[in-house]
Amino acid sequence: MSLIQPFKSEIDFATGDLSPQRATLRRRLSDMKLMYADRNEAARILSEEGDRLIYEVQGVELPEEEGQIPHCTTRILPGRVGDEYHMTKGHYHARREQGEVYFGLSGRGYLLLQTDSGQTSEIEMVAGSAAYVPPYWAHRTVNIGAEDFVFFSVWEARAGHDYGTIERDGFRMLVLLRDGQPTVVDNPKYV
Ligand code: S6P
Ligand code: ZN
Repeated sequence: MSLIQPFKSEIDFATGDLSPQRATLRRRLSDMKLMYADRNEAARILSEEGDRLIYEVQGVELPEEEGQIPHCTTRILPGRVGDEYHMTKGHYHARREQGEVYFGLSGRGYLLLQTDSGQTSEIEMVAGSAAYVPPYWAHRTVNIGAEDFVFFSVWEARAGHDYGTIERDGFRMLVLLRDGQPTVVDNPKYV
């Protein structure tokens, strides 16, 4: 186990920016164009409007060892691809028995969750919401507002990330604009 010196980050709740600056991961539409229900619309945006930023993650890098507790911010920009709101890729933890905590910093979003065995849950999050992602639940976040949706996540370093299952099968629910409202619907293409 590495002996790490104690440290802190200052968080800008509106943007998720960390100070001092930490590693930043940016996901653009081209990184997830096959994940949106309307793939034709994703392709149209890419060719006519360019490769828009969907979300960014800023976090501390820690060794993937027992007892280390990585934490990061995620900022999802407002917008839709067709009727579907901007979202993260979503993942199971590679070690399914590891949970996580999400804390809303600004904006409005949904935390979508599902299990391998077919259970689903959706949690609306605003600034101040502390949501628990229990072990075994895949999780994806969606910006349902007009502003950035920003939240803070804390998990155990050995959890790891399984993106492949969601890339292959999709997520059981979609969040779509219906009658002027963000609405959670079953994904008709879920495998
Ligand atoms: C990590 C945690 C979050 C996400 C981040 C981006 O376990 O759940 O920090 O990594 O919100 O989502 P994704 O699905 O691209 O990792
Ligand atoms: Zn996670």
